[in-house]
Amino acid sequence: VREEAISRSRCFLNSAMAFTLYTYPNNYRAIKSLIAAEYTGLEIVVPDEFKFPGDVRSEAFKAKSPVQKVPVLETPDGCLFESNAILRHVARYRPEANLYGGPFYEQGLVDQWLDFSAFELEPPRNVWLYPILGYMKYDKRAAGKARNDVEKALTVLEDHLLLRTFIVGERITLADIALGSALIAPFEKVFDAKFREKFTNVTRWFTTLINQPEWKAIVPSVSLCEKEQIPAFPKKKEKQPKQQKQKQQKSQAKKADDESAPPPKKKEKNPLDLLPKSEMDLDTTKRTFSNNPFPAALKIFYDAWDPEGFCLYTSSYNYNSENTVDYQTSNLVSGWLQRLDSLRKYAFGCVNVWGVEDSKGPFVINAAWVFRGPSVPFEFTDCPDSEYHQLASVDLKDEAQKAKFEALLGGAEKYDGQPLYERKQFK
Ligand SMILES: N[C@@H](CCC(=O)N[C@@H](CS)C(=O)NCC(=O)O)C(=O)O
Repeated sequence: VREEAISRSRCFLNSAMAFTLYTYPNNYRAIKSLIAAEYTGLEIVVPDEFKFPGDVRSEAFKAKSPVQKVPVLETPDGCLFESNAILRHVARYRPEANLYGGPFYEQGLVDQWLDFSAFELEPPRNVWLYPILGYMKYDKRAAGKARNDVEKALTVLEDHLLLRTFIVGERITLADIALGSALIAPFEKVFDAKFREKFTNVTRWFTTLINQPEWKAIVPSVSLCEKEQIPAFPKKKEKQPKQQKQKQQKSQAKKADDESAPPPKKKEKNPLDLLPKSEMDLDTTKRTFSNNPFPAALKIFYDAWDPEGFCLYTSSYNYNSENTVDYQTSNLVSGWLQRLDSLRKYAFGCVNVWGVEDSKGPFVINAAWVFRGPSVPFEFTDCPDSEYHQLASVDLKDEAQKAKFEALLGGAEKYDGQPLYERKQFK
């Protein structure tokens, strides 16, 4: 019936009506519409010459989509953004193909599963996969939570598919297409055999989908994952930071202790809490410092400065050339500072992002730090992000070092010819 419907409705198509879908290859948000188009017989062209992300930022593309994200569907009547709007549009173009479900209630169910895919499955799917695909920096805690959330969503699907072949009704609908497309990359990259054992119904349903000719036309082969992929990490320094090594030795010692089952030891005090009291009260200094503009803030700092109880450092990010998107660079810094939470008691500082807003950068991240104690606190080096920042101690008697420290602490509006994009105080 569907075949007939399509060939009937194809009579209305002519080549002038071909739609254009702007995307990059293998974007699941575009793949779902291309698969749907196979069912509805809608001709969609994906232009090879469109380059992501470069062309997305062009004025010409902005005229197609103010959001400046892909996919965007260009129709003879105008453009559409938001991948599910595009998907629904493709389905509505040939309602006879029944991709939106048959009865009225079924249509509600299709919408329900489209939203489930967009809001329950895809966000954690992306946080898990993007660091593997190199689109996002890896964050252990976020990745762990994402994996749990994906499993939760899959459990819902697993139960739902126990006695069903497809998500809604007796045939493929947009619900299968959206969920199945979002799951192609996870099935290829992270859902290994052991993982799939927990989700046999989902795996059976997914395998049915990818073997349909309409799916094969767009995604000719999908190889189920053999070994879960993990993100590639930026090269680490050969030498481990001294304090990290100490921590490792401590934890190894602890393990040995655990194995011989000694009585549990009392939690050791942080050595920084045992230092002689400093004239410079960290809380008061950081509060008054951050409530005042430069140069008054700098004077507040120097009036309070205690070289016996504190030390000064500057830091610069090792991978600035990768900072090609302003807000992503800003997110990188925010994530780092959040994860430095335990350092707040022992430090304050100022982190700068330099570069022209909306440009491709590269954006430069550097910072000035005031640390409690004679050297970099354990709380700083213990944070995995800190490994990507090169530290240099600051000697205030050295004029060049002093000038750089003051500039990064908030004194400069330009650095190496680059304007200030953002400055975040760590307090
Ligand atoms: N809600 C949107 C999300 C679109 C989206 O995030 N697209 C990404 C690529 S998959 C993008 O174009 N990003 C470009 C950017 O963030 O600059 C949809 O479903 O279409």
